[in-house]
Amino acid sequence: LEGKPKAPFVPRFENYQEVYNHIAKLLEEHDDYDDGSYGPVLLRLAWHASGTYDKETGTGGSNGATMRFAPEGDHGANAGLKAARDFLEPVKEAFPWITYSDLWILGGVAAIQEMQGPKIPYRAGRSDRDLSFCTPDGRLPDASKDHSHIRAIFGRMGFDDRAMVALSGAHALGRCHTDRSGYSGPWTFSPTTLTNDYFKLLIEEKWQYKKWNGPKQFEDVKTKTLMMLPTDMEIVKDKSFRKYTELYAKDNDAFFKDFSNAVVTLFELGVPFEHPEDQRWVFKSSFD
Ligand code: DDH
Repeated sequence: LEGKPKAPFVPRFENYQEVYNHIAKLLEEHDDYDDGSYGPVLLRLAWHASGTYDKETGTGGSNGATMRFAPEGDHGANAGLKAARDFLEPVKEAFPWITYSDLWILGGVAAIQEMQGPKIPYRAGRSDRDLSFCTPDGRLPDASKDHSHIRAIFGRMGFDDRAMVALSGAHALGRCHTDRSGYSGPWTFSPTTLTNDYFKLLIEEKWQYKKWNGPKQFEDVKTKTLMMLPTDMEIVKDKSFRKYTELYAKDNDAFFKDFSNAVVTLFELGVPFEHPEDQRWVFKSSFD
């Protein structure tokens, strides 16, 4: 005789909080990477998984985790993100019930919160899809381009000017790597803590072309240690973008609020959730 059939395991908030805690612990343990944290590259993975979304066709977005496969993983914009995917692999092994697509986004949420950013409310429900769902190359922004490119790329995802500027504030974090994008250096002096310094520096510092053999980028005149991409400079040059850059430079709370809202939207693009919008989960950070 058979026993009672085992009820299928349906993970709940507590289970995802455990995954969050595991990621937070690994972030703390592996402080020998880059500027002392995998946080920035984890955020970039979540963003590049999401930022392929096209509102017209409903294709792309974080549902699917199709960057696991060669066509998308090999797109130039995704160079170096293997470091983030490999970082999360032991987490997937420890919690095999979570999908890669939910895990990568949870990695981005944990990265932001653990780097002292705002809370990023989260919904689970992404499923992993096969390589036929890989998006074509060219959906992510090209740093050498101008405001019309930024508006075309982020407009395709459904964002307005204000959200575009708020999202750009992620460049308070991390750095450029010559062996990944060809660009070099960090945007701020505290690349593992989320602040509005990116906006402050854009407004307050003087920027000049960096003289080097690499692609066109900017350096701060004063210390020559910080960088801006051509697309970063657009958010002070373009009048409508500049309004928000000035706002966020003055008001970190306004930045955090708009950044959180825009990131929640970004991370959910194209995902057919069963879980209602008004019941997102807010994870406890390691320092709460
Ligand atoms: Fe970015 N980004 N990004 N970015 N990004 C790079 C690094 C990081 C652009 C280009 C680059 C966003 C928007 C844009 C992060 C988050 C976000 C690098 C360097 C380039 C180039 C990569 C390397 O060499 O390793 C461009 C262009 C845009 C644009 O808006 C036009 C957004 C919206 C986000 C986000 O998270 C919401 C983060 C974090 C990094 C640092 C990664 C690291 O390894 O450090």
